[in-house]
Amino acid sequence: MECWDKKYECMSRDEMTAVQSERLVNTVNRVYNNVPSYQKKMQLIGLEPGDIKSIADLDKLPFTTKQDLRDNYPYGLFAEPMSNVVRVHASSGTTGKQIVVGYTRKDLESWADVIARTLTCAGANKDSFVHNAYGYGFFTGALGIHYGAEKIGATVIPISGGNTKRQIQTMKDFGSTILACTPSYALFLIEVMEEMGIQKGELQLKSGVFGAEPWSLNMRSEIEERLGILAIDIYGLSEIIGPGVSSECSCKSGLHVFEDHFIPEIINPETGKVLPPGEKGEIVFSTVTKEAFPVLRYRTRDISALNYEKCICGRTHVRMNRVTGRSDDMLIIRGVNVFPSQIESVLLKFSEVAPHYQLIVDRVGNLDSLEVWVEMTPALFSDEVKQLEDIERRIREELDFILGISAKIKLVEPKTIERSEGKAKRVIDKRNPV
Ligand code: DLL
Repeated sequence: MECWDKKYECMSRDEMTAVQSERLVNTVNRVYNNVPSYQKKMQLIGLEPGDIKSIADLDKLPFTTKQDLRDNYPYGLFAEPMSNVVRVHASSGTTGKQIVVGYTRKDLESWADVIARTLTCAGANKDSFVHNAYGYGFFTGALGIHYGAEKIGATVIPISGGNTKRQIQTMKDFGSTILACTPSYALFLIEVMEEMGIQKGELQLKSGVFGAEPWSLNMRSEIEERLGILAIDIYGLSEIIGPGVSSECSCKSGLHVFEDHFIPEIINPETGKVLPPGEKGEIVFSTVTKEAFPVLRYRTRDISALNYEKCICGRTHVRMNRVTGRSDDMLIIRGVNVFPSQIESVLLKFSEVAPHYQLIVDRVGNLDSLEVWVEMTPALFSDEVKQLEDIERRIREELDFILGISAKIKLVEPKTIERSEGKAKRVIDKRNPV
């Protein structure tokens, strides 16, 4: 299977450790000398840059959190003067201020490089047409994919999100071969395409790179079947670089972390202790090549696990599990931990409902309540009440079995749940209004 950069993507573990160690030592020195906040945090625990000699010393470093980014808004954690920064991106936090990240020219080159690796994982080459329906702007999705696609010499179709009918017509007329968007938007595109009476065979699509939000394996099968493509999961976050932190290959068995740039660790989110390979916990990244905005031991809040076995694709980069939720978007309903993605997996087992849903969490008296709103398919919508009640009951029982809590199921008319062009808003939590 093709790799974009065989030297780094197929390196032996010993070689990788050497590369990472050298780069980590450099990064620690740079942040200590250039970023007062890192220097202060290290001094507070009596750590000198010289104490970090290799990646074996990584866990001596303090963590960086989203709060650190907010406290240093907007440019306080930049390690280069602004005259060397050629781009900023920003990500809207769920609470408080947005966070701002920056890139030097070299950072943009490394970013294009990791995206080139990602797109190559999806089978892209210079003959591909990359239909880039991630949103252009502050969001890292579109511009990240854009320059990586150009780097491999593919033709970029910079359509951005929205105007869904025009997306379909453009895919058809321009011969798009690779679709890049959020998985929820892919589902919406499929729906509109079917409404327009366009068959998947009329498009040239071969694969898609979907990410920026959690999605289930059932959702993947749905996209793959209805578009007739290979759908791969791509992961990243603005704080680390944007998309291009890790990507599945066509084996679809974990996402290869581009670890010559970003060193992953898994920690217990409660104790902060590093967990051994295979164990599930919060994934933490240290960037070791970034110039403008390096981060050391950044706590992502995303739940994953690491697998160091060699992949059959030939890449040796460690694989992380698909991210099924964040430790902080985890809902606690009547004391039970619930991930929205678990509910999604249950809903997608039922062919009578469409993959569009919303979770309404509320508190009635002292008791938490969970309502699952899910759209009926047009076929079910025209059925009898008895039939609808039967489906509601079956979904409720299945959710009770999987989650261990009871939920109220509300079947809503087709097309009533708001469609997203970016990340879907799945949860409305009325208990803690932000
Ligand atoms: O979402 C970067 C990105 C753009 C990734 C396009 C992939 C494709 P942020 O807006 O900063 O950056 O959001 C980052 O989104 O911490 C995860 O919780 C979630 N996320 C990103 N990719 C995935 C994925 C971009 N493949 C946050 N699966 C991360 C699950 C994902 N969650």
